[in-house]
Amino acid sequence: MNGNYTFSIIKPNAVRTGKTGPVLAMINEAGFEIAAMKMIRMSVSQAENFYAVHKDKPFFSSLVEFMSSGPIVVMILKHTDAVDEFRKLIGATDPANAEPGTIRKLFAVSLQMNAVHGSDSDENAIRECDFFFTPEERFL
Ligand code: 3AN
Repeated sequence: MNGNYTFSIIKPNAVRTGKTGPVLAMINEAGFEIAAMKMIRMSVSQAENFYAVHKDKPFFSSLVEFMSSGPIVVMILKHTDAVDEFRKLIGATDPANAEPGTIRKLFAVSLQMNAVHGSDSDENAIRECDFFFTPEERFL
């Protein structure tokens, strides 16, 4: 699935405030196909594993608490050059630096509650898709 797929999460703050539909509409309008999708709630230990790369960062425990605080929508998205194209659509990690019209500029409320996640490399996209989806749940 190299190159044409990325992994995304609509984060708890965005789901809680009714932004799932508007975010999905932007994803569709930008030409991404949804190849897998489900709504789940991460346990604390799942969130710790998912964000293990950040375990030494000062924001780790609050990130884990936030990401396990309520339902999220996880997705595999298909597009040419998917990782880079999706990072462009979502905008910078810090919404203060995100370009106008990006998902984070429109829907993020802070650096931590930045509405969506998008994989930052093909390698991480594969790891993240495998973290959440069985082969039977994928419609690649
Ligand atoms: P991105 O999601 O844009 O790849 P990462 O991987 O650097 O960003 O960070 C993962 C998540 O950790 C971000 N989406 C954000 O929710 C949170 N985060 C990153 N940096 C900070 C920070 N300085 N303070 C609080 N939360 C942060």
